Amino acid sequence: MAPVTLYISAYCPFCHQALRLLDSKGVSYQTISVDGRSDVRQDMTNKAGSHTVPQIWIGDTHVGGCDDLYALESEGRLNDMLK
Ligand SMILES: N[C@@H](CCC(=O)N[C@@H](CS)C(=O)NCC(=O)O)C(=O)O
Repeated sequence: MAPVTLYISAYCPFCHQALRLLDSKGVSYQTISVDGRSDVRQDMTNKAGSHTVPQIWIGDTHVGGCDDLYALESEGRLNDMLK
């Protein structure tokens, strides 16, 4: 399975929604918290081009945020990307 990495914040409903979808698929992932860590959020922003959480990578591919993850699922592309 491709490694999945998410930058998240504890009080972010979009983050929990993204994690729920991955959990429903039995996907394991690494989470990086930006809470109280402006340097980590800045690093995420530099890499993602967006300051909102979650920011999600599957392997080397930057998926984007929660909406983007669900869009891939709706398009039937997510499972292939996770392989
Ligand atoms: N459309 C985005 C929405 C993400 C979003 O708005 N996240 C909030 C936290 S739940 C956020 O990062 N807000 C800006 C901020 O905290 O600086 C997605 O689907 O990921």
